[in-house]
Amino acid sequence: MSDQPRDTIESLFQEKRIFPPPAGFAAQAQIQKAEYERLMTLAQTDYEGFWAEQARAELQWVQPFTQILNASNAPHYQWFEDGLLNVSANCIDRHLPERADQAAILFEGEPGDLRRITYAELLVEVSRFANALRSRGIKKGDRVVLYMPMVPEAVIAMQACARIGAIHSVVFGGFSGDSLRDRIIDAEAAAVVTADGGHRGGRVIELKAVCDHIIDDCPSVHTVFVLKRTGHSVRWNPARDVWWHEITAQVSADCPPLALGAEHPLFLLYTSGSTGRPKGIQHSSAGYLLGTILTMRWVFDIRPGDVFWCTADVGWITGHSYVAYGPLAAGTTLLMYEGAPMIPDPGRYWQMCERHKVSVFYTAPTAIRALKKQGDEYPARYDLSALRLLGSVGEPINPEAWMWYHTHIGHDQCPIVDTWWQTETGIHMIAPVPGVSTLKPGSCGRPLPGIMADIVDNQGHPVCAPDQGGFLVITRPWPSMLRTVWRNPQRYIDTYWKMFDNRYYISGDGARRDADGYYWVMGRVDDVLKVSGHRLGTMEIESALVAHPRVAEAAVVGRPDELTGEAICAFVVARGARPVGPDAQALTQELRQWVGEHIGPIAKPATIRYADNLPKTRSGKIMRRVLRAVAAGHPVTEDTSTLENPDIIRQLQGD
Ligand code: 7RM
Repeated sequence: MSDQPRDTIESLFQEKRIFPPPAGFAAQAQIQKAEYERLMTLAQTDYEGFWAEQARAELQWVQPFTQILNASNAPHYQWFEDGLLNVSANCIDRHLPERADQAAILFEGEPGDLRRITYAELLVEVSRFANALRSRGIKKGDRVVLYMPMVPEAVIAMQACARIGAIHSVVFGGFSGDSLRDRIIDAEAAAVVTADGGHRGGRVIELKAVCDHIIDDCPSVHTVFVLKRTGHSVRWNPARDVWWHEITAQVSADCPPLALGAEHPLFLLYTSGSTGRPKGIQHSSAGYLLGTILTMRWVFDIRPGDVFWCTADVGWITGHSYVAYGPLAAGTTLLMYEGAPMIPDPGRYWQMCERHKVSVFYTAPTAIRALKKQGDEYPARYDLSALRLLGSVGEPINPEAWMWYHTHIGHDQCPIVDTWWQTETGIHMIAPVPGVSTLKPGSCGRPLPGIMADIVDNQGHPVCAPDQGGFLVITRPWPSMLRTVWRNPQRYIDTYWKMFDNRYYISGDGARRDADGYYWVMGRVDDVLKVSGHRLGTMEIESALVAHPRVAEAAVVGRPDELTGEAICAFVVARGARPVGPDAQALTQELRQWVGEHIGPIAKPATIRYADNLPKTRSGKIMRRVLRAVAAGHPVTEDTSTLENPDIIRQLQGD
């Protein structure tokens, strides 16, 4: 039992199914085997040359760069720093006139309203709003906070900021007034862009009203731009509030893009970690955009005629890189949806895939598990034959959820790209290249060309043996990495670099690498369990539970135990009604035995509790910290207002 090396995470579970690229897909793929190998070799042999080649080929520069990587102030790295460009020109103007009449954005509101915005129209809309910002004195370097529903104007406002060099900071529309206030104050924003409201879950979310509540606490804000979306009446302060439709009608439709330095901050995006206040993750212009374009092609295999749908809200990094920037930079057609997946019924996503002939679909495991729980009949009702590629992001995808996605959505024809990355990394880091990579359900595959990942123990030594878990780190700077934490460079170093003396970027995730070099993310290192001296990741036990036919979702945490150090406590959402009484007892016996058989006796949960749902962040990640407190019988001290479903905690504690 103690022959395991210290400081690594044990892996007890091996997934054996493999899926080579379908021949038809591979033959037409944007990146084929020879090109993939050329890229991998070039990145290995001439790292900076590789990135320079990509940056010259993929970006339109106003002034070409002569410096590639500047590491003189490491780990505050700079890329292409003497080059000048404009991100919005790279996303829109460069496609004109060739793509003038091609749809840039297809939009569907939750009530069912449809819009189609061409590249030519997008240029006009973005230019008008950029001029509207300027007419209220917003200039290069000013911060603009967006608090918007998922409508095209959210993307238009982001692009408009990029056009004039204003730094946007999008706050997810589901966040509370307190969260909005903290972020506005930290960024010292000069303006806020919001809407009267948006449609979500069959209700109107009153964004302007939330804003009104806190805006007097934010002295830096002189203007609030208000989009009319729902049409309900709102409070009005004529000194500060301006209607989007009124001010954009008063300005010119022509706004030349400003030439900006490659390192000019494109945006801040606040993320909450396990401790402390949210951090303003700061991204660059050129390096960030370069990564989004490359991954659109490498991972999403984007080609002419595609309709690309990423279901993430623009309030998350996924909605930045794969809604607002990447798809436009790649010149594709992107679909945006305002509302919730279950409105009016759990077939909404599949109905939309049919209606808009979506070819590449990208969503999160939490959505896949939720839709799987609703039954196979919903996707079966729709023609999903336009789909050719599926993607997953946000959490490890349990192999059983992967198989359902592959069978019932992809009809065994579509590769699934499981993309591992973070707000801080800006773009996909470890992901399949779908025309080349053989897929293994539950693994995100190998690092992309130019991304140097590794797994190290807590001394920072590489863990070389296959299947030994450790810290997932990135060993060389890459162009789309975060640049710093806004106005807090020390926190940037302390959080991401200090533990291994600034040698590696520390992701905070635990992972293992198998004998084929495939990475298996095991969960956040903060969530690792220690049972009888064994360090176990949460992912494998959860996946074993989810593989049982009666389990829809599962989360596993440790609870202090005198005998074993920590005892495993599982929270389970069953398919159908919540098990109670003798049924619950019998299911618990069955699941304990199931986990014992699938992983090993050490991983058997000591207790299993049943719930209607699990506490999740607004972006759908399970909050294991909250569950740890519940499992230990401690009061929940977390700020539960940031949870998607705060009520669920009472049910969990009630048992
Ligand atoms: C894109 C995003 C980052 C954290 C990350 C992981 C987890 C994301 C995957 C994943 C396993 C994946 N940014 N994570 N994608 N774990 N497989 N494909 O989600 O900043 O919000 O979260 O999400 O723990 O560190 S994020």
